[in-house]
Amino acid sequence: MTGRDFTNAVLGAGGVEFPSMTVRDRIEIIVGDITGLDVDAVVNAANSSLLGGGGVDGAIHRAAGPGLRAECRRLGGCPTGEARITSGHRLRAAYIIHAVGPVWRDGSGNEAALLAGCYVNSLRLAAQHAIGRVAFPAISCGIYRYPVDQAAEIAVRETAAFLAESALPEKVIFACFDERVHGAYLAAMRDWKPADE
Ligand code: AR6
Repeated sequence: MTGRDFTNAVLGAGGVEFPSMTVRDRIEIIVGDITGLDVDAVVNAANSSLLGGGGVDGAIHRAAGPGLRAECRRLGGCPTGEARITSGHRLRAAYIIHAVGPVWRDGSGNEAALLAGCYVNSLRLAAQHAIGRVAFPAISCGIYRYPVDQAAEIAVRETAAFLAESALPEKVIFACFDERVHGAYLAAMRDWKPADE
């Protein structure tokens, strides 16, 4: 911790400027099921139809109930690397942000940029909707077979860069479903360096 991260300084009551939390303080890495988290928004690792599937997508649709599928159907799909927002339906979270990650092939198909797009576009939607706490799963790291270490590095890098420029979302939680993914995120966070260092 450098103690000199004032990039998110805000004007407090009475117009006094005070530094908010550092970017590192605003990122939390946990092991757990994303569907039950007490956050304002959960991100879904969707497919471009947005109509549900297996993995975390299936779990979110099951927990949110049939109203989610009906709302998703009205969105008419989403290209890879982009994101769309719906209400949270029966989840505790008020919103669900549906991001479509790339299928991993060999890395030469623009996979890294598309995965980075998922994070940036999801965070942009969160900021636009004044979302305070948002939780991400490891997008593309399951059925889409993205190498977890590389995906975790992208997730941390893109999220940290976004938070350095934006007061919202206040907090990003990486919800890791197993210890392997958890370890990859902890390593990525440990190795991350702010751009000015
Ligand atoms: N909470 C948190 N993480 C979870 C949960 C959960 N409840 N369930 C699984 N994960 P995946 P993808 C983890 O396969 O690779 C669907 O069919 C999982 O262990 O859900 O982006 C979609 O419709 C892994 O680390 O998503 C698409 O067709 C991570 O979430 C396709 O799968 C992502 O795994 C998307 O594949």
